[in-house]
Amino acid sequence: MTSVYDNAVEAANFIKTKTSLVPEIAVILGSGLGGFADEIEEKIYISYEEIPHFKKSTVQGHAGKLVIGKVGGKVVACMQGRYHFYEGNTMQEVVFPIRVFKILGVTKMVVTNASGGISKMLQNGDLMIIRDHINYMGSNPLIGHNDERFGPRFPDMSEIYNKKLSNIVAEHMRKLGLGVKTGIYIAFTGPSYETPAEILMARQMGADAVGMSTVPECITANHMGIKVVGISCVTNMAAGVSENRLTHDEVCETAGFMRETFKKLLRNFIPD
Ligand code: 6GU
Repeated sequence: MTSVYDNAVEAANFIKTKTSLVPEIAVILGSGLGGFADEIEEKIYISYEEIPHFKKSTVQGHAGKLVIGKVGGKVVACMQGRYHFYEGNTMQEVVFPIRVFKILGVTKMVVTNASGGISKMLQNGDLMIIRDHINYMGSNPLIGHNDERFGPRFPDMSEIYNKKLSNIVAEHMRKLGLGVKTGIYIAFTGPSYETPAEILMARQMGADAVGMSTVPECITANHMGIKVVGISCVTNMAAGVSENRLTHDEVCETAGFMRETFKKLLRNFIPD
């Protein structure tokens, strides 16, 4: 039987036949934030379905492509669209690309998402640097056989979101005239949005923003020693925080407004 490690090596070898660039930084683009790929120079696109052991991505607003190229001299591997747990993917399938990035030589990861604001300190259109997370998905991507070539059985998670990298992002946000907010991201499985009672619970647990992604990828990156920085785009307020009903269209619309700001931020800080 082949292992996840062997599969990841096979996927990495396939990617290496498509480009001689060796990525140092992985970037995961969330709902509606895929436009950043336009900023990448000397880029090549690889559809997920071409890559061995990658699954097809289905959700609206996600192109399902790996984009490899340069941003200010740094080689990046950018996921335009990610795998969600709510699509019926297993946790292992959700995080498989992160395993492949490690094999390719990635040492840092920028993860982005669209989220609902829980904290009263947040509003629509804010960017929140993820300081820490709460895994409320009822599962963990590291469940099952542990391959020591990736990392230890019981990895420490006391600083998933690298402080130094987060400070660099904060500096760039200030330079662009954006308010700097940091907070705790909580992940529910989705696909239903939360009830007002669930959001109240999440607030009492210390969460500032809520979403359906990011946590599995960041646990896995940390397992392998990849340094992570997380940026959450608050596209709407969570249930009960505002009177408005939640729609995926609103999420995509707000993310669309933030497209240019977001692109500029990533373009500025990645070379740093
Ligand atoms: Cl309110 N909840 C979840 N789980 N994900 C979201 C969201 C809310 N808003 C954007 N993404």
